Amino acid sequence: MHVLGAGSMGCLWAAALTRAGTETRLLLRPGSAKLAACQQGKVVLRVDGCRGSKGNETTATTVHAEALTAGQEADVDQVLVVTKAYSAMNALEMLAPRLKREAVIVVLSNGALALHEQIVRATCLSHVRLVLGITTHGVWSRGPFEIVHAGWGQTRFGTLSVKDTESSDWYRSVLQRLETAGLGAVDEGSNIERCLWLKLAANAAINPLTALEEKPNGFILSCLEARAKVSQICSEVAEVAGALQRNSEQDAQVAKLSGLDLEEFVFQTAQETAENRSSMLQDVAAGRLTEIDYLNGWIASKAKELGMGSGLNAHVTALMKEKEAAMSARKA
Ligand code: KPL
Repeated sequence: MHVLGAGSMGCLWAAALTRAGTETRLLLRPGSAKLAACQQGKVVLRVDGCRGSKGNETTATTVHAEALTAGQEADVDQVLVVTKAYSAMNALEMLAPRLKREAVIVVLSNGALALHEQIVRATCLSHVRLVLGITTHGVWSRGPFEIVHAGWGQTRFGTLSVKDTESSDWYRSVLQRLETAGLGAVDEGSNIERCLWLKLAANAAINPLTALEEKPNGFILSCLEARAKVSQICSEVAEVAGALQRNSEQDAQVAKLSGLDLEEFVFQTAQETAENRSSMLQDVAAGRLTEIDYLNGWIASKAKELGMGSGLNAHVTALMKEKEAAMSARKA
């Protein structure tokens, strides 16, 4: 399995898959410092463990690594996408010639619903199969290839295509591989759509609200004003989910999601990850781009397409873009 993205989540998965006996290759940006740090096509990944693995010990795993190049030979069967959402499409377009016919792309990045839409539209990726996933594991990087697995979360996979995909051999085989990695992966089948909307709500609420205030995730539980914003964001997400559902042929799982269902999941996630800094807070603090366009920005653009007018998701997107620009100017 190829792993696209050598950030904290990519390293966690690459190490776990390798330890489980899956032949794994970490794909690294050509010219990057991370690629330069590899020796003879290998790199040592250090993971400080957490509950669910073996105590708090550090594991060191040697993983194969290679440059993400646009080779002509179709040699990639399965790829796990754990890059930042805004890098995923460029990387996948570059990898496209190397993807075998009916190769499987597993998208585990934040903003998987927005990415799914882009992948389905990309003609160079029309020959692939798609599995989508969500994860709430708390991970952060202590340095290149050194990560801290700070909180055990949920990881769920499934497919948005027709039901019989779930019982097909390719789906079973990729799911089995992901399950053996020992990160608590659960097969949700077509129920993944519901999980994806719940996770999108969690990211759309927790990430920008904590990044704007520069506070850990628990902030949204303790601040009354933030709680009211969470409700508003969730009700807009539920409205968009319901409207898209009515326009599509999928079955009725998502239509049943109310703003309150989403809110409950957001607060539960904030509770489970109260001490963590959201990925968006980590990104702005480091002067990096954020995933706002794939989260609140995507919701706002869908709301606009559906004639729903602009709401708090659009406002939060604008505020985050200002913050992103200010922080990156400060770092420059
Ligand atoms: O996915 C996350 C993120 O930070 O991107 C949550 C679940 C909010 C955990 O921090």
